[in-house]
Amino acid sequence: MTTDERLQEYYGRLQSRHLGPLWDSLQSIMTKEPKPRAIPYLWKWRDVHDFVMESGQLVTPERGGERRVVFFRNPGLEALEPWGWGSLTHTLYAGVQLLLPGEKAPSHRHNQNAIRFILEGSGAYTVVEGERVYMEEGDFLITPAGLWHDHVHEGDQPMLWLDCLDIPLVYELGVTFFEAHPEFNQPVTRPDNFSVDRYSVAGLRPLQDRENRYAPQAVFKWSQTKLALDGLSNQDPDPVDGYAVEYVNPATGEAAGHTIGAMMQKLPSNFHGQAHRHVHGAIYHVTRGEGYSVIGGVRFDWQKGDTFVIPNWAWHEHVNTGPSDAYLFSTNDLPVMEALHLERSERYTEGHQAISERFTGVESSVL
Ligand code: GTQ
Repeated sequence: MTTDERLQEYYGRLQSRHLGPLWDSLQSIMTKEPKPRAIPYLWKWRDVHDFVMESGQLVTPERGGERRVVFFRNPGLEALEPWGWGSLTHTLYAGVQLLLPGEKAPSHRHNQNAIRFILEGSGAYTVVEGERVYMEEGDFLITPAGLWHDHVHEGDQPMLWLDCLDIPLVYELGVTFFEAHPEFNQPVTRPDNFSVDRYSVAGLRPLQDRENRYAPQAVFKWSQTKLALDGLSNQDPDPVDGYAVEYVNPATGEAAGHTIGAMMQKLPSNFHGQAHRHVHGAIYHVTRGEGYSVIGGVRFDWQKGDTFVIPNWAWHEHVNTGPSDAYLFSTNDLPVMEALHLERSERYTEGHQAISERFTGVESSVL
């Protein structure tokens, strides 16, 4: 037997005993820098919208299925079973939920955190731990881990919103808990606007929240987000992010979504952001306007309703090509990276990336 044959035979025996050789695998796993399996990708709203509306004719949100949601599948993560089905980044899931007039979605709780960003419609509310929260376009809502939540639609137009949850993270940690409420919808036990009224003035924290700082604000209204962004207009935009605000827990300053970071960016007309990269991954949803983002040298053109993903450590920059402000909503796993002391970031020395390709969806063409 040659040495190589002996080694191959040894590997075979190792494998049969569920053991492995570090020297033969270290370089592919402990890469010099992040090599996420998630890839940059973009979904056009026209496509997603049509699929979601079609689901409205096919299924209802019943107990068991729980929600009518079409979720995004990162092509780089699709092959990983079973989480390929819903991972957009390595830690985050996202999808578009549809609730039709008169419909209800059952109450449940789980140890995943959820955030919602309202896309279309009005007259529907979600109940989170006894608090009814009405949803309107541009609103940002949180459903923290462990709290009962269900949805009810009293309006007369379809309601569409973006969900983002830390499902892949919790699944990979092997710690998923899920429970159905004994009733289809939980009782409403608090006055409407309970949490918003408690935090109606920035900088003033109810004394009782000195001890209890768990996700005290259920909803961030679009009118308030817009006001906060307009309040920044007397300063120059950040060269990378433009004008941007983060959704934070008003009692602690930490991410409102706990493990899920979220922000709203306003890019003035002709804004061309500088490129940078960071360890955390991000999911973007275009709220208003048109432009493009360059991710890893590839140009992704976007307009209202499009969703795209920036994987960990990918260079990226945003450009507004439209005549008015562009608004980009995004979620990220920065809170997870910070908690684990894994976060880093870097500015792109040349400012802007060279564009090698234009993303076209199913196929990409070289420029
Ligand atoms: O609305 O509670 O997209 O539990 C995935 C899981 C939404 C929800 C999702 C959920 C929900």
